[in-house]
Amino acid sequence: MSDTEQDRVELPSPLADALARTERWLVMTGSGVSAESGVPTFRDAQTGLWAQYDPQQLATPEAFESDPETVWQWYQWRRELIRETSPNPAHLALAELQRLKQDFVLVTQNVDGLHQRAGSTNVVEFHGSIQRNKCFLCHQPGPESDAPHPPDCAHCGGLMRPDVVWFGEAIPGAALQAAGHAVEGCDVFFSVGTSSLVYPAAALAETALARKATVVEINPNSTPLSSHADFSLRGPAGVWLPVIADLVRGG
Ligand code: BV8
Ligand code: ZN
Repeated sequence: MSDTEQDRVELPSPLADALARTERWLVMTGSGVSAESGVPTFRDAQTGLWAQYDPQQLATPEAFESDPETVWQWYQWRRELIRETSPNPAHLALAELQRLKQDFVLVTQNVDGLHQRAGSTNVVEFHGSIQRNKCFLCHQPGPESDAPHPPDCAHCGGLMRPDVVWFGEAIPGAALQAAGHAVEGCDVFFSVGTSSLVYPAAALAETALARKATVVEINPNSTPLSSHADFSLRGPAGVWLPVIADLVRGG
């Protein structure tokens, strides 16, 4: 991201005032925040081998039950791709904002672990993490593995799967509770890099709007949230979030 891009954007002054004045922030991110790291977004056309699969079909327990090899290999391909990426200025700005604000909660729909690699802590992993494995049957955690086939569970002999939340699966209770608590108390709610299509994650913005928190969307494209948000900042997260971090730092 070149400086000129950052120089070209300017926060609306009412938003700049609100961001400087408030201390209780909730930021919800989607795969768009990792786009500038080179991680394809969830609904982007999948490249190469996976072009013929629909991620929404692959990220389901049914897909794993009927074809564990293909689903496992899809995640191995994504793990390899994520290993070769690094956090981008959007991730780094969020890690800094967590240090600058008194009550800052980061909820992510992403499973790539890039927020943690950028220095964010206590990240609420709403959809789990691709970095961990668990047993499909007994849910016991299992070791990382670069095996081309899903390893067997040491406890019950079931198959290992990535510790992510698939479509039709419940959000982990602790994550749901942490996000629910944070959205009830936030002054500012950011929706960054998400198409706002997946529930119940997308419901967090609706709760923030109902509570009259200041709702800010950062996305190069419009989404179902755009017309309802108080501020819709068109453009990449890697441009807007460093501008916001500069403002809060007093730069
Ligand atoms: C559940 C992990 C019930 C796996 C994922 C109402 C209520 C509850 C559920 C539902 C409901 N209606 C429908 C449902 C079912 C379903 C759902 O929401 N379906 C949708 C598609 C209609 N929800 C579920 O199944 C959820 N579970 O509800 O269970 C239940 C309850 C109790 C007991 C049992 C069951 C579970 C959903 C979780 C699915 N797992 N991921 C994996 O990753 O493999 S979801 C997947 O979508 C990813 O996590 C991703 O993060 C998430 C959201 O997608 P986005 O992140 O928004 O990505 P997308 O590509 O769509 O958009 C990218 C955006 O970035 C774009 O807008 C683009 O413009 C922008 N962008 C691009 N570049 C940039 C950028 N932005 C900023 N900067 C840039 N540079
Ligand atoms: Zn098991």
